Amino acid sequence: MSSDTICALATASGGAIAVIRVSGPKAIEITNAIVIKDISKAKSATLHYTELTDNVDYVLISVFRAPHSYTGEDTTEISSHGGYYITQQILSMLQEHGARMALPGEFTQRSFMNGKMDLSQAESVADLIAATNKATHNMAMSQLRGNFRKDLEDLRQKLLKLTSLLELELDFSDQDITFTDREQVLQTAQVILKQINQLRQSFKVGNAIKNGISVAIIGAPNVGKSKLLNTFLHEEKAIVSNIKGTTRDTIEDVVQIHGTTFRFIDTAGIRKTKDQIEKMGIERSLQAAERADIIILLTDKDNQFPDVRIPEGKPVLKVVNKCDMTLPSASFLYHKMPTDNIYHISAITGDGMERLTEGLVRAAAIPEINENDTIVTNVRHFQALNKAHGSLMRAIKSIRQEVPNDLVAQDLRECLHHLGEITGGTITSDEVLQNIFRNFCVGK
Ligand SMILES: Nc1nc2c(ncn2[C@@H]2O[C@H](COP(=O)(O)OP(=O)(O)OP(=O)(O)O)[C@@H](O)[C@H]2O)c(=O)[nH]1
Ligand SMILES: [Mg+2]
Repeated sequence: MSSDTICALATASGGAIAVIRVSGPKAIEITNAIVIKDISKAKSATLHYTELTDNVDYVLISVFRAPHSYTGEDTTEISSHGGYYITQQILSMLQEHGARMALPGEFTQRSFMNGKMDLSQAESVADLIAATNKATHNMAMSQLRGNFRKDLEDLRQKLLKLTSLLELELDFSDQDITFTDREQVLQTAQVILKQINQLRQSFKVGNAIKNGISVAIIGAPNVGKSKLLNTFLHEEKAIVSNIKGTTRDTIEDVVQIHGTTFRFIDTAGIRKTKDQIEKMGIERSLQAAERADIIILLTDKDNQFPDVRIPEGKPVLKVVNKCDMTLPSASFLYHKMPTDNIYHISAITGDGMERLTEGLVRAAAIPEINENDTIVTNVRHFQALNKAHGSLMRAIKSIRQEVPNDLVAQDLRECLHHLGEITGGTITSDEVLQNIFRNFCVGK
């Protein structure tokens, strides 16, 4: 349990109502000191209407007693009218009576320290607040509910069983007794490996959903790449002009399409040039194509698509722009789903954009996410899973090569350690924890 009491504004400024959170051993005592009504004996989960001692506002106070609160400590939440002056006044009164301002994520960090949630759940709180669509919300909710934690616990149990089997044998090794059937050990290890791999693979989807599917728009100068970006974003974000080589740098922004976040990247037109700056821009275009999840190859003439190297397996949509110059609005080319993967559009009139958007959603191939699916979305978790995977692979190799049990057990323990980093069980350094919570907002 923490020894000090922290306070912070938990709501965004500018709202009609503000909520200030106070947590710690003296939370109730300090809150009591700044209001007129005596709430020192208030029961847990009760609400109290009162006035601040300095008459600045009428407030509503929720009291939660340890361990029945978010942080697991005594907590109060003071709801006042929104407004800079009122909230600053309350915070300074709380500090006068012994509270200190909370660090980013400190309430959630305390919740973790007091065993209210594991680290993966604590991190999902930040994701839940940042969620902008149903898919990101479902992923965060699933993690908060503890689905990921359950999967990890299941893995842990299996690994522990395996390790103890090997260690048991070790204890009796001088008596020439073998308990474990190597084949069975290998099988169990492979089941665990499969589960870890599934989690690792889910990160691809998880990351794409969380950070948006990146779509690079690539083409020769003047074909309308910047105009297409603007059309996708419904905003005149990039400069459009009939001068070749207008766009020099990559320009990007996100937009929600059918509940999925797409990140569109407008790039410099690709052509042979002596202009140094333009050359650097073109280099960036090629890098964008390399990194993007999906590539749109744009042209304004039939079948003259730019010649860029496309990494294997990356979805490519070929798009012919400026069709308003050649096709009537009613043309079937705008309205049917292309079989040859060539889309006809006019970025100016918007004709054909609907089909193109459908094509993008299809190329993104985002599976429907349910609240119970475990999808890894956090880079830290992904890295820990990769390390666990590495250790387990070493263990499997050793089992195959009939390496002594104690070495195999060592790799398995390492695997357990890395899985424990996700839930926080094996994180011992304060610095690591602080780094994780530093990304949170104050008051969370
Ligand atoms: N008629 C017609 N003109 C278009 C369309 N899309 C873009 N244009 C025009 O084509 C010219 C070039 O458009 P941009 O979007 O600047 O082209 P870009 O591909 O970004 O060009 P760079 O940045 O130089 O590589 C502008 O004059 C646009 O108005 C379209 O669908 N139809
Ligand atoms: Mg441009």
